[in-house]
Amino acid sequence: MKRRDFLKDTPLAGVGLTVAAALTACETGSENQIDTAVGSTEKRAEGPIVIATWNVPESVEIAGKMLADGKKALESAIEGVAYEEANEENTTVGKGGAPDRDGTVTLDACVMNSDGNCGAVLAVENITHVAALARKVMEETPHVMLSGKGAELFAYDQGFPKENLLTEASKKAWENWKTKSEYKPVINVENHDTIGMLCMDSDGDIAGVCTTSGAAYKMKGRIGDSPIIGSGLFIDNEVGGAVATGLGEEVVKTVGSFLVVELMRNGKSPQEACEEAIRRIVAKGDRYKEFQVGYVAINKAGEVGAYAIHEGFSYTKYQNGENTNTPSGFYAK
Ligand code: SD4
Repeated sequence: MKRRDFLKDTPLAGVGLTVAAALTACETGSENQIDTAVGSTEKRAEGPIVIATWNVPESVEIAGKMLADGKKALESAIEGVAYEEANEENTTVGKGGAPDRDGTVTLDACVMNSDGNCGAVLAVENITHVAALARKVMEETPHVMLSGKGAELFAYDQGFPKENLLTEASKKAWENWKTKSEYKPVINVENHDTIGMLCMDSDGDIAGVCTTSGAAYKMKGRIGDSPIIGSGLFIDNEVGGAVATGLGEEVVKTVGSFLVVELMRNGKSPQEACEEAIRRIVAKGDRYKEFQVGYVAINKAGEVGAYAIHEGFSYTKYQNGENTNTPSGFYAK
């Protein structure tokens, strides 16, 4: 069932109509018009571009080749991250992701397309391809987010297979962690690898995806920034897109990815915007010494930027058949 039909048949239909009426009123009335000055609209990128957090050459190449074949930005990004979601060696995304402190793997993901539509799934068990599932939430339901059991049941409904996400290796690592840790989830400089991917297609449209198993050994039910639109990911197709990785609690407190995109809207380059968003976090006090946050951003001109609190963050880019991994700049010396 398509989103529109589903909407017709639910109590939300009334809400949808009210919003639609209000929007029409806004579009036609001039009283409340908002100035939406857009940065960097003159230059346009040539050819498709993929950028992603961390070192994920296979993922960006899959997405880049799809874009080169004329595929749209969102489907390319979802296929790109699907590679790492299925990669059992990657302990921060999909199958093989580190479990929560009770030993259960729960995944978070969101997607946002160039029309400004989005979908997300939170704390999902037994489903590997949660970015694709987030897209289904966007396209097949009247909602933006589904969590836990509801998201899992919706996945089966949509034909996703039930899979055991806890591998022998991640189970062993969890058992080992239980014996020696203070039983507290930590995201420090080493312990993360969430994949955020931004694609610009050959029409110049931008879409993105963020997918993760979240903080290793988190409390049951804990959600970070990754499935939260505006925090882990934000796209404004007039301006650009941004994704975050690192300690989600700190990204949420500054609505990080939305902030980066809005800074670009106000004229900053992707690099300047990522740096300013990191400064907003470190300005809150010395706590930043204990955790990592990194941002990657792209604008409509195809310029990219990346910045982190600490050394060690990098991003991967695929453009014109070339695959590069580049260390980002960082704040803490
Ligand atoms: C979270 N931002 O759940 C994610 C973790 C992360 O690489 O980035 N891991 O807070």
